This record gives sequence, C-alpha cells and structure tokens, in this order.
Amino acid sequence: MERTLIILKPDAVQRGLSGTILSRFEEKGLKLVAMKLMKIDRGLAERHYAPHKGKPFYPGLIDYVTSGPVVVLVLEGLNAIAVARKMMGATFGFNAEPGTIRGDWGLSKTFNLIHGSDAPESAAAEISLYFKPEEILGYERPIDRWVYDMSAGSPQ
Ligand code: IDP
Ligand code: MG
Repeated sequence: MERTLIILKPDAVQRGLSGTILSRFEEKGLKLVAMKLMKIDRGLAERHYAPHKGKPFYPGLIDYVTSGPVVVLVLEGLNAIAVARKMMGATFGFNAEPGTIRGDWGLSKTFNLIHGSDAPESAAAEISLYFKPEEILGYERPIDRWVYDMSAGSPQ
C-alpha cells in the first residue's frame, strides 16, 4: 500500500470544492488516513516547493499556496500516488482532460486547485512536513474487501 500527500489549495477551499474533490478520492476507494485544515506559512511553503526554487513561477507559487486555508490529506491505496496524479489531471487547467479534477474545474496555470506527490520519495518527505506520525491513522475499513480482490491474500 502506498501513501500520497494531497493539498486542496486555497482556490479549491475558497471555491467551495473541498468536499466535492475529497468525495472523488473516497469514491475511487482511496483510504483517508490523515486530514487537516490549515494555513501554510512561507517557511513551510518554501520547504515544500524547494525543488522549484529559482523557476520564474516560484515567487507566485509561494504567494498562492500561502494565500488562504488549505485542506491537507494523506490518502492510502494500491498505487495511490499515480492514481491521484491521474485523477488530478495535467498541471495547467486549460490542458487537463475533462473528467479530471483540474480538467473539470480549472483554467489557470498557477491556480490549479490541488497538489499531489509525484513519487514515493517526495510523498514520504511531504507527508512528514505536514503530519506527525501519530496524526496518520491506521484503521480497518470493511469495504476494502470489496475495493480490492483479497483472494490471493494481498490486495489485487
Ligand atoms: P504539479 O502540481 O502538476 O506537480 P509542478 O510542475 O510540480 O506541477 O508545479 C508546482 C505548482 O507550481 C503547480 O501545481 C502550479 O500551481 C505551479 N506552476 C507550475 N508551473 C507553472 C507555470 O509555468 N506558471 C505558473 N504556475 C506554475
Ligand atoms: Mg509537482
């Protein structure tokens, strides 16, 4: 099972889309293991987006993600990182396919509603930026025997 860090960015919260977006992930079968509403301060934004430092869009990106409350999630599931990225759609709203989160609700380059980790290493690093280990909850979910084929003993 893989974990990914998802951020419903300030435009998603302000536009009243947090619940709708969260529902998509829940309905897909991904399991919610951590969640908080918070304001990202500049220090945290700079640590999170360190790989983009120096790019022309970096200052605007830091302003954007610190501009209002965000909802931060950790989702767990089989191939959760790639699944969430596919559900998010292409980075720019105007390029993203209909049916994806950015494709259905986004038009902008910067204001693209959602962040999702892009690899296991970045997911682990990002999860530890936003959550203490005890804030990530392990729990049984009876529907998992219908979300996954468990006949071989592990989720398929
Ligand atoms: P991703 O969010 O799809 O992984 P990244 O390339 O990691 O895209 O970029 C991080 C964030 O920076 C994007 O989600 C978007 O908010 C912003 N961004 C990326 N490229 C541009 C750009 O060319 N202009 C304006 N903002 C950008
Ligand atoms: Mg990225």
